[in-house]
Amino acid sequence: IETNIPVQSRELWNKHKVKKFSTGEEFEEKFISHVEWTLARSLYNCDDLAAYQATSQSVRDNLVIDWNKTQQRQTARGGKRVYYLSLEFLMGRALDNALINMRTDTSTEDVGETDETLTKGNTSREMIKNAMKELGFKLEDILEQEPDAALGNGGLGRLAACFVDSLATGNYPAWGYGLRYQYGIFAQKIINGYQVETPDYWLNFSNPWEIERAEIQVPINFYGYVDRPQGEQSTLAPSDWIGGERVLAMAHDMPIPGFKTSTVNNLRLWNAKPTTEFDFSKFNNGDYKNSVEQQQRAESITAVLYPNDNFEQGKELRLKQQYFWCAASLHDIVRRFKKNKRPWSEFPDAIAIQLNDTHPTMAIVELQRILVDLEKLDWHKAWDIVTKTFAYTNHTVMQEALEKWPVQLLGRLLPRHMEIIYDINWFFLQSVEKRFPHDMDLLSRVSIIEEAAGDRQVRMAFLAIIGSHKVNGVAELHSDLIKSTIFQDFVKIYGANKFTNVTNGITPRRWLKQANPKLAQLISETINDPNDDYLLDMSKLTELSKHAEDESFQKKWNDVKQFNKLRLADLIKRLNGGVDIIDREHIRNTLFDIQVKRIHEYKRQQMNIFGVIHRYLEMKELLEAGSSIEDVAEKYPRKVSIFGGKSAPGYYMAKLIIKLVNSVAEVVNGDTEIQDLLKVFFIPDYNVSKAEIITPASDLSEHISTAGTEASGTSNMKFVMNGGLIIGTVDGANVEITREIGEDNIFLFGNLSENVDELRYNHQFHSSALPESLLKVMDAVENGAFSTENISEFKPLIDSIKHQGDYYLVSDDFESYIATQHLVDQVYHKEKKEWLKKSVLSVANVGFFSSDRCIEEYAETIWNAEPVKPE
Ligand code: GPQ
Repeated sequence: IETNIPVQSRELWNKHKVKKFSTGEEFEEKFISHVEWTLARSLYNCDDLAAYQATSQSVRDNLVIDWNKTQQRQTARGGKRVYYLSLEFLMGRALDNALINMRTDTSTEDVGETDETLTKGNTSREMIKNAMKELGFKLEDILEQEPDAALGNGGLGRLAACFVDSLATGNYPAWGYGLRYQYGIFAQKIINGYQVETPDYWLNFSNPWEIERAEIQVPINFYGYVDRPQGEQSTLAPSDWIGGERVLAMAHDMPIPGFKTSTVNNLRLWNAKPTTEFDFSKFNNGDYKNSVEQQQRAESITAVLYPNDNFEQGKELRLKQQYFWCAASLHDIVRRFKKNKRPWSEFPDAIAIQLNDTHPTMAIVELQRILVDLEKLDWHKAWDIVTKTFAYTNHTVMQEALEKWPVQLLGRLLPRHMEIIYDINWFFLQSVEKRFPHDMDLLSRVSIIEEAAGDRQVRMAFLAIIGSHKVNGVAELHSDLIKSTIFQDFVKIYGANKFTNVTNGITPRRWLKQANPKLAQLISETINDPNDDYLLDMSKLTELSKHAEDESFQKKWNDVKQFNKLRLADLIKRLNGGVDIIDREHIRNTLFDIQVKRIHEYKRQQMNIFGVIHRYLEMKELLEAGSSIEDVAEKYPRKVSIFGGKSAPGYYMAKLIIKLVNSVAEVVNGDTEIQDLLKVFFIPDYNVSKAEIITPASDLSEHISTAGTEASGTSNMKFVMNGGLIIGTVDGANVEITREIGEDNIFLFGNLSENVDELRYNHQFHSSALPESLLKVMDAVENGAFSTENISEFKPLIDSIKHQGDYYLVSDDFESYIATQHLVDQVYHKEKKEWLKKSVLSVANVGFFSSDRCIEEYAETIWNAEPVKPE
C-alpha cells in the first residue's frame, strides 16, 4: 500500500499506534476524555445525552481502528468489491448494535491477552454496562437517547440495512452507497385519530456515527447541453456534456461492524453542497440574490427522503437525487478502480454493483457515459463492461410502483444521458428484431421508451434489465411472478437464466439478540451455545426441536413471551398518555395480535380492522341475546389487536384506514360491557426501535396481503424468529416460511395468486353477493357506529369494496380470514401446549431467513465475490 510517509518515520508511527479499549477501565478513560475533549463538558454537566455521545464516540474509536485495518486489508488482497446502491438505508439505532457486534472472536480458546474482556460471551456489552454504572449511568437509558437513523420507508430500506450487517459479518469487501438526507421518514403523530406528519430532523444533536470526509467532494452537473467535435454527428462518439448547474457531493461515512469479526465495512452517504465557485457573472450584473439562491438550491437535493412506499411520484427533485447519488458513487468507484491501473476490460472482475430496485438505474447510463465520453472506450466495449458489472433487484410487480420518467424531463435534466438511453434502446431493439423478425408488437412492448399518446416515458425497469447481467426477485413466488407477468417478454429474449431468485432475509443479531435478549439467552442455554455461535450458523437452532414438547421448557419459553408482552404493554401505556389499556393480570391469557407495516390497501389493514369490528359486533350480539360475559369469553377470548405503520402523506385511502382503526379503538376500548375482552391500539410512529419492542411480544402477527402483491415481506420472518405465529395469505415469503417451519405451524388462508385475475374480472362483470359477515361490518361502519362527527367519513372504504371492484379482494377472503382467526383463538386458548410447540418449532426452523444466507447466495450466484477474512 502506497504512503507519503518516509520509511524512517514509520517506526514512530508504529510506536504511537492507536489502541482499542479492551477493559472496562480503558473504556472509562476513553469516555471521560470524550466528555471533556469532544463534547467540551465535565462531570458536572454530563447528562444522559452527553453520556450517549461520549459512549458512542468511544465505541466508534474502536470501530475506526478496525475500519482502517479492514480497508487496508481489502485493498491489499485485491479481491472483487461489491457495491450496494440503495436510496434507502433504514438503520435504526447504532450503539446497541455495535456493542453486540464488537465481540471479535469466534471461540474463547484463542482469546488474545489484551482483548480478553471483549471476546468472551456477552462481555463487551456487559463490560460497558458495568463501566457505565460505575460512571453513574444506566446503559438502557443511554441507549434510548439515540435517534433512529430513519433513512428509509419500509421493507426495502430495512433490507438494505440487514444486508450491510451481513456483508460485514461475512467479511465481504462491500460498501453501501446512499444519500444523507437531513430529514428521514417523517415522524407520525396521531391527532384526533388522524395521521399528522412532523419533520424528522435526526441530525439535531450531531451524529457520532458519521465521519465527515470533507476531502471527498465530487462535482455533479445537471441540465446544460451536449457538444461534439466539429463534424461529428454520431451520438456514439465521445461527447462533451456542458452542465448548466453544478453541485458538490460530499461523503459521510458510517462504520458497519460485522458480528464476531474485526471486519468493519463502510456505508458512504452523500450530502449535497453548493460549489465554492460563485457565479460572478450574475453577481456583477447585480443579481446577487439570485446567485445566492442558486447556491441554496443545491442543499435541497439531499434535504428529504421521499416518503412513498411501493409508489412513484415522478418528481423532478427525485430524479435529481437519483442522478446526484449515482454519479457521485460511480465517480468514487471508478477512482478507486483506476488506482490499480488495471485494464478497463477487468472492471467487471474487480467490481460488482447491485441495484436496490430501479432507483439507481441511472448508474448504468452514467458508467456508459464515463467509459465512452471520458475514458474514450469504444461504445460496444464499454457496454459489455457495463452489463457485466450491474445486477438488478426487483421488489414489486405493482404497476404504480414501477418507475417511469418523462423523456422530456430526463432529456432536460440529463441531455447526454438521454442520448445514451436512446442508443442503448436502439441496439437492444435491433437485437430483438434480429431474433424475432417483424414482431412489431414485441418491439413496442419491450422498448425502453413507452410511446403513450403525447407523453413518452423512459421505463426504468426495462433499462435496468437490459443493463444488467442478472435480475432477481425477493421470494420464490415473486421471482416466478416477474417472469410470467411484467418481465415475460424479457425471459423470451434473454432466456430464463438471466432471472433468478434470492429470498430475502433479516439479521438475527438485531432481530433476535438485540430485540429479544431474554429469548436469546434461553436459546443459548438450551442448545448449549454460550458464545452465541448460532447467530452465525442458524441451523444450530434446530436443536430446539427436541424440547418443543418438554413441559418445563415450554414454561420457560412462555415466560419469555410474557416478559416481552409486559414490555410492550409498558410502551403502549406510555404512548397512550400514561393510561393503561392492557389488563396485566390476564396478560398470559391475552392474545397479542399485531399488524405493523406501512399502511397500504394491498397489505389489507382494512381487512384486519373489519375483522376486529366483526368480532366486536358478534360479542355485542351475544350479550344482547342474553349470554353471560363468561359465555362470550368462551367464544371470543381475550385479545389485544395492535396496529402500527405510516401512510404516505398523500395516500388518502391509507390515511382513512388509520382513522378507522383509531375510531374503532375508541369505541371498543370504551365499551365497559365487553369487560376488557377486546382492546384495540394503534401505535403511533412505528419505526425500527419500536419494532424491536413490538416484534418479540407477538403471539400472532398478520401478513395478509392480496395474493401476488407482497413481493416478500420481511417482518413475517422477524416475528417467526421471535416465536410468534403467523396468520397469512399464500403470498411472498409466507410460502417459504411455511415450507421451512411446516404447514402445521402457520395459519394460512385465502385465495391463491393464480386466481386473482379471474376474481377481479368477476367483480367487474358479475355483481356477486357479498358475504353476510362482511355486509354486517359494512352496515355498522356505514351507519356511523364508529364515526362521531361525520357519519359518511368512512364511505370511501366501503365503496371501494361495494362499488369499485374490490381490487384487493377483501370480499373474497373475508370469510376464510374470520374462520382462520377463530381457529387461532381455539388453539391459543384451548390447546396452549400445541401453541407453544408450534412456537418453538417455528424458531427452530427459521434459520433459512438469516440475511447471512441471502448474502451468500448473492455472492455466489450474482456477484462472484469472496470474503476477505482477517488473519
Ligand atoms: N418494498 Cl417497490 C418496499 O418496501 N418499498 C418499495 O417501494 C417496494 C417494495 C418492499 C416489498 O413491498 C416487500 O414485500 C419486500 O419484502 C421488501 O421490499 C424487500 O424486498
